[in-house]
Amino acid sequence: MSHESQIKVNFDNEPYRNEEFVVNYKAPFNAEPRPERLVQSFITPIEHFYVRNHAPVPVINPDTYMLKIDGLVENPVLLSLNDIKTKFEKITITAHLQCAGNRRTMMSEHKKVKGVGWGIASLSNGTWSGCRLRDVLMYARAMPFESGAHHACFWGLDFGCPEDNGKSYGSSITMEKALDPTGDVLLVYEMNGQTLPRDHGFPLRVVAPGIIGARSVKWLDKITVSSTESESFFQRRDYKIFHNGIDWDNVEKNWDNHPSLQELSVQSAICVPAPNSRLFLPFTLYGYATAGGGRKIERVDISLDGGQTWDLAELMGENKGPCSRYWAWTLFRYTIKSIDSKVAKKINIVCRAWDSASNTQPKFVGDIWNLRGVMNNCWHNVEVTVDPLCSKF
Ligand SMILES: Nc1nc2c(c(=O)[nH]1)N[C@H]1C(S)=C(S)[C@@H](COP(=O)(O)O)O[C@H]1N2
Ligand SMILES: [Mo]
Repeated sequence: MSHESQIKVNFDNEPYRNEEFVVNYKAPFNAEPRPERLVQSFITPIEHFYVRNHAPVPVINPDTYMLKIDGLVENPVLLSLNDIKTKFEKITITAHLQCAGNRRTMMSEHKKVKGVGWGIASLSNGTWSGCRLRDVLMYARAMPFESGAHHACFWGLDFGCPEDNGKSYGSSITMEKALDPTGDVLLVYEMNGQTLPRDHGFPLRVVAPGIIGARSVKWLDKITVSSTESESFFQRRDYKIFHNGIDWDNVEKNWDNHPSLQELSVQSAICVPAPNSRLFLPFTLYGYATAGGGRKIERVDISLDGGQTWDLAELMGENKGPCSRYWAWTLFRYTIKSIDSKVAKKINIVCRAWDSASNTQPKFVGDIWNLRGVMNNCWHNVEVTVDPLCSKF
């Protein structure tokens, strides 16, 4: 019997979910929207926002809820939800969250990887309101960096994670990110202007923009300031990227010498049309592009011939965060007006994005293949048939 089946977990109190979701795993619940939903609006509506849970959704009474802050702080505190809402300035940011496992299925098709299979839609864009983690850490009088306060470790209240012997989910970020006045790490109680929904961490979650979704801990129980990063399985034994020589027979000795993933890289994908569609011209395709670390998406290139020649996609704007930080995604579109064929023709449409540090996406999935199937950001392509005889004009 695997260790996973020995953990007793109860999924009787799960919230209602949109039936349209593509469910990649039922319990714990893991689901992504249909890709075309992502490009219908700049802000992803809550009912379509991807959900990535590692355990049952905890039932939390907001009236008795208390956030604990301890570790390398001079003033360990307990804060009620009301304290969080009234003692600290309310901030709203627009940011996308993206799972490091986004596009894992494609990586697994190249060579099998382990992990929940995700298509191209394990990311979403939302608005988040709450207080700054920085303000709370300063209230607790976090010790200076020189005295070893290097990591802000978060624990959730979602006990029952099978990978970690039934412990709750945990993760950490650096104190540098946590305390950065321009880092915008928030303790969030509202999403898209509504009370934070249960699936997304009610009553309080971390949103650490610009870094992998795994660090934005939901149902936040405790923040520990520490000299070492989180002891959690999800910090030490998961969410790391290896070269392709590391496999299950030699991974154990390699976990500790590889860094935990933090900042996202540059990513893009075409959401419309779906693969194998038949297109009527003119046809406008739509997709998303994202960058890590608050960098800006400068450009998205589109190729209609599998990546030999390129043209510019039109960026649909609205991607600016406060100051010059770009936490949100950038949606893009491109209109195919004609093709050089009088008969129906199969074409391979490719996209790739560039960020403000001139990072772009690798061409081949094989070049970035890794055991856990994380950070797949290779060129995205869709093969479709264009039929000039079915033109609208
Ligand atoms: N407590 C807790 N926090 C968590 C998780 C979890 O399972 N439990 N999943 C993480 C992962 S891997 C991701 S990608 C994001 C997903 O956030 P969402 O479900 O709100 O989209 O939450 C992160 N925070
Ligand atoms: Mo994730």
